[in-house]
Amino acid sequence: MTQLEQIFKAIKEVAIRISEEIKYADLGYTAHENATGDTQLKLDVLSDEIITAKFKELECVKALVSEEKDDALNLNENSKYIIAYDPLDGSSLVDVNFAVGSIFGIYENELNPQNLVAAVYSIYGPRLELVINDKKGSLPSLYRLAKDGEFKFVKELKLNEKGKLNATGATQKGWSEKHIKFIRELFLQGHRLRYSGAMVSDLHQILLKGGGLFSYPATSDAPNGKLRVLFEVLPFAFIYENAGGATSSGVNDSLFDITISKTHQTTPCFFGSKFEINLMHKFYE
Ligand code: P6P
Repeated sequence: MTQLEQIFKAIKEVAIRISEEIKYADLGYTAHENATGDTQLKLDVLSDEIITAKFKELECVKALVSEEKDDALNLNENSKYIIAYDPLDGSSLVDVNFAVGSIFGIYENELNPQNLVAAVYSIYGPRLELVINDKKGSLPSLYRLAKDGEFKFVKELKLNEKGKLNATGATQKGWSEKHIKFIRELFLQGHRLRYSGAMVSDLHQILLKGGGLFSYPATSDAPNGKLRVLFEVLPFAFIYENAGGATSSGVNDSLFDITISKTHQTTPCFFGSKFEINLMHKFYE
């Protein structure tokens, strides 16, 4: 088993464990905030502990960077892979029984966008599913947990040139005029609103339904957006671009053009089919 395969196997094991914990966990809040100011749910901390314990067993893991950890956790200084992850994205929606998920970016030696070599996310919904993208340029693969407790390959995922779904993030009263016009144009072209407030679910739906747009733009109250570059944005950018889609911060040609200056850095972000991203550039120029 290659080192990457060991990491994927570990992610499968923690996904099964977290999906079980979600069903019966205490949904209370801790008295702590994470590095980006979100008050931590006990479930956030539990999910992070489950993932940390599992990756500590792997010698190939150099360090862990988590949405729920202020600083990197250094494990094996001579190893190759740094894993940046959001242990439970959308956790504040577990109390209304929405689908939520875990997001993993696997970086080689350094936490730079160009060093992202694989991306995985799990989605805890009516079914437990994983999307694994193990190489730049290859299509992401969908896996589903079967009755025998094993993940079974379902299909490869590809985005159409143009889609039908429009997931519109951020508080609308903070949207810029150009963003208001852009989003309105998509609805005038017949796109349908699909937004749950959990990026894993919203991006998974667009990916599986053939395309569209997910946006979490710069707003007057959050000029740098809300979503975290290393462990939310870049893993999905990797998956979307490999699925034949495109991404942008609104000013660059790809989210991989971002320069990393701090671990919990956020960015405005657009993920989608090529038609929608090209249209965004027209309105944002
Ligand atoms: P808003 C969940 O808290 C999250 O980090 C993402 O999963 C989601 O896309 C976003 O925040 C939702 O933010 O401001 O629309 O509630």
